Amino acid sequence: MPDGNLITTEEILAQGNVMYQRPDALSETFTHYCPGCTHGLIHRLIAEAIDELGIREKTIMVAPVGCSVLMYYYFDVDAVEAAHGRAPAMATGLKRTQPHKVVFTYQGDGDLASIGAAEILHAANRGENITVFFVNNAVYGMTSGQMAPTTLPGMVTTSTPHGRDVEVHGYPMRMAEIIAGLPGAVYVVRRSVYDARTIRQAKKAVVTALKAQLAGLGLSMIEFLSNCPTNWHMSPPDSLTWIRDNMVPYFPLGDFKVVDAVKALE
Ligand SMILES: Cc1ncc(C[n+]2csc(CCOP(=O)(O)OP(=O)(O)O)c2C)c(N)n1
Repeated sequence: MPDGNLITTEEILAQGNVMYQRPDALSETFTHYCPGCTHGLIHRLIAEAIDELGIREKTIMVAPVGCSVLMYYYFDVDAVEAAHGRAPAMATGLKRTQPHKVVFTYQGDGDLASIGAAEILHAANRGENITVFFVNNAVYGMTSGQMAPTTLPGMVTTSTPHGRDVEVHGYPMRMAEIIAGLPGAVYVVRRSVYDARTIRQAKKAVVTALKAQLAGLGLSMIEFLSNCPTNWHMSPPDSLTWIRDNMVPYFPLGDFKVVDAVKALE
């Protein structure tokens, strides 16, 4: 304020011209994420969708191990913490015992595609009626940027100082394509959050994925191509451009499976 006085949230709301505010499904707190990390942005998209669908009181989140391990502090929904990679197994138990709840997992690429590869494959194959938000930043972020299953060929990480060599380390795994091939998955798409257009598309997909669960159709999963400015050693803007120019060519954005019953919800 020009006179140095602070204005409270209540005063802004009283003015009635609010353009932007925190979704109810997010807590009023700071996050520990690095500057420019898109975990916070993806949290917001999920929270907005929860608000819009009016499901905050019946949502249970399964938090992963990884940079988003503390996400239960950032959401104002019920939450449990899974062991590394085991979120889909935990979500299975929660949803089967409380089918009226909305259950989602939130997992990094180390969590979902490496240590938890078995859990996500079997949950999708069984057609568990849960929603999976898969954040692919191509590295193990929390533990200082080691190679993940999704690290790109030639990409330098702390465990591949000369770049990922596919002859030695294998190829990056395209998880959305793999999961889409399983019969119990009903909605599997890949989105990103590197500019306004992709963020809008990602938000729309989050709503559809949760609607698929509300309709009882089976497993829905969104893979988000995400960034890690800290471990990629880039500025936040450069890391977003890097997603577009380097990740998207290997991990194409798009819809890999949308069954007819989900199309009817879009
Ligand atoms: C059973 C087990 N193995 C290994 C670890 C160490 N660990 C913690 S986070 C992590 C990688 C997380 O990477 P990712 O899932 O890609 O998420 P990000 O941190 O990049 O968001 C690992 C290997 C652990 N906590 N538990």
